[in-house]
Amino acid sequence: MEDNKRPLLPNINYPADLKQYKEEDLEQICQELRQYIIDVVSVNGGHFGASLGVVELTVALHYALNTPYDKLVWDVGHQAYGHKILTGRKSVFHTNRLLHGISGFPKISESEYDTFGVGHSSTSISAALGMAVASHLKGETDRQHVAVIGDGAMTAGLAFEGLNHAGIENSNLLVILNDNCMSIDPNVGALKEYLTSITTSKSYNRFRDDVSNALIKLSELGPNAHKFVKKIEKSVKGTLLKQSNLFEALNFRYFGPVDGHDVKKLAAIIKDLSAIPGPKLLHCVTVKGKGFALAEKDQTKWHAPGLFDKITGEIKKSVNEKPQPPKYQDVFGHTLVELAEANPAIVGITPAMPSGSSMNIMMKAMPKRAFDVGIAEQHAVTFSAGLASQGLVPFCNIYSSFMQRAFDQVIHDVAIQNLNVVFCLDRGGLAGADGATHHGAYDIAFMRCIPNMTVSAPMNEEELRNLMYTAQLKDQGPFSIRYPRGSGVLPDWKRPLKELKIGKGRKICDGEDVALLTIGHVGNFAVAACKELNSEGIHPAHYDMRFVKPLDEELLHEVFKRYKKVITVEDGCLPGGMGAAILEFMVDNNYQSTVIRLGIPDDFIDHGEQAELWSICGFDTAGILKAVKSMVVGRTTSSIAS
Ligand SMILES: Cc1ncc(C[n+]2csc(CCOP(=O)(O)OP(=O)(O)O)c2C)c(N)n1
Repeated sequence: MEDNKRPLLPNINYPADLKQYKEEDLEQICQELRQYIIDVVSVNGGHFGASLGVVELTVALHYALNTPYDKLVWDVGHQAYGHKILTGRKSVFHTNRLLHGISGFPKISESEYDTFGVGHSSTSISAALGMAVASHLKGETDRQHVAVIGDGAMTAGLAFEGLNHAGIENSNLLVILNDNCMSIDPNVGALKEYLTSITTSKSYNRFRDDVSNALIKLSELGPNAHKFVKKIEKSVKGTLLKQSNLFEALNFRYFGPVDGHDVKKLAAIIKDLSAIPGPKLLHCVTVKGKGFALAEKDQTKWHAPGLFDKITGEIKKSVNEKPQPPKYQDVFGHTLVELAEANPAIVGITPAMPSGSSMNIMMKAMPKRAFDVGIAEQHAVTFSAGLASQGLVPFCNIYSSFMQRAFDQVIHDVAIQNLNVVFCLDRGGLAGADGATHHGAYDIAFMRCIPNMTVSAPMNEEELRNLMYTAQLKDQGPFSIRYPRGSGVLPDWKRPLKELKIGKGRKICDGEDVALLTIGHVGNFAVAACKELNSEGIHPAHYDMRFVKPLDEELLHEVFKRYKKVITVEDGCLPGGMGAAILEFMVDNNYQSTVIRLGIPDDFIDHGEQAELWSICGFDTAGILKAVKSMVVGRTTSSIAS
């Protein structure tokens, strides 16, 4: 932007304001919007590269469409920061992802412009199609429905299910494929190669120009315009395009590839496409991180870089004098390689999360034995089942919340056949700023109801290593190991591996009156609570259950015989969770203790720092202290957030 140009973004709060400007102003608006995102995300954190990559697309969409009457659906939604800023949330954008602030993803309850709540990928085509069919049934034939989906999200089965259905519905649906060749890590698979081939093909590029020229002329052509464009398309395809087009084969009309950073042209094309009925796909080529050199260069690192200096690009890291405990995900990554070196049957599988899960450590060390299968959790699980059926030991690492997608595959393909697939569920428990869509709240509950499944959670890095070691020892059947986002507690984590007895917990300390039964990392909160309580003369017993299934019945008999007051603590949903399992045990065995269950209540927990959310749900150290004290003095307390 030239210095003497008057800034425009301060006057734009809603799409109606944007529409006041001329097409010639759109580039300047894009530059200012991009800078606004950089300014706020650099000091506030959040997703970065994806929103920068769709600045022009965002401006063009709100300029050309009549939102919110027209329905705009973002896939995943991590790229929707520009959309939020242009739709009434500029002044609160600095609260993005903070406790009580706006959500980092589109959310129906937040704005009428957020047509569909997202966070998990590949839902946009189905959702927008549903809206388009609803409009059709309601006779609202002038309404546009647009799904914006990345090439990464397009790899999921759900996206294809949507395309497959849309191809036979004559509804007003425009799918915009935002192709930047990236998922979080580089995108993978044959579809990606196909998209690259049509992006670089000369004939397609010529086709693109012919079609966009035809479209630009469309408005001048009067009532026969659609027929004319269709004719041009056909002849261009017939003569220049010898190869078939995947989307055309699915009854979509394919347009592109177009430059996703040419805002004026994009706005014109979107306007023109609105006049064409039926399912259409516009293939936009963009650069993830566009406009911030470092983000363009290292797109994985800048997917969600944390805080950074917006001038130098230096990513801020806390400096510690003492060695710090590692992240659980890194303990997983290094331990997997260590195990795989000793056991040639081990293979690694990740659905599109090599960096997020640290599976990239194995992918680098043993590229032939570690697979990124794309955003395809269901496939990841059934693929693992196939590998296991042939005697291999797959370590299938999926974030707890994304595993929700593959519930049937876990039961039907793995558990019924009792196959030895090791599920390593990262981000188990409250995940933090990503919010309700990303909290790993349900895995304990949904894994423990499956026959044959071992359900475990380590309290620290050493236990994670030992559980992983145990899970691959001999034919153990399906085995779930869940651990949270973030760091453990042991700076010296690399301890010798040893077998754990399946279904055996451990006593951390004996006590009086009250017993604390914990599962996983929250056991450390209980240790801290006990320390404080001990100094006040209160001595709860503490047991680390390690396994939710099978439960350590011997341990539980000891607990219920000795303690009339029991507190269960888990970073998971209370309905169906570990506490519920212990209540079942208590009733089945005719014990009558008073039990308080601490965990995630039967509610969706919004975004915030992990520690803030643990506190809200009442199972952090302070929450445990409060629960113990309420039991010791005989008062009752709510087991869930107040
Ligand atoms: C079901 C599911 N699995 C994994 C993820 C994690 N995830 C968030 S964004 C992303 C990459 C999406 O790539 P793409 O759709 O191409 O968008 P881009 O970031 O490149 O703009 C992934 C894998 C998710 N959100 N949902």
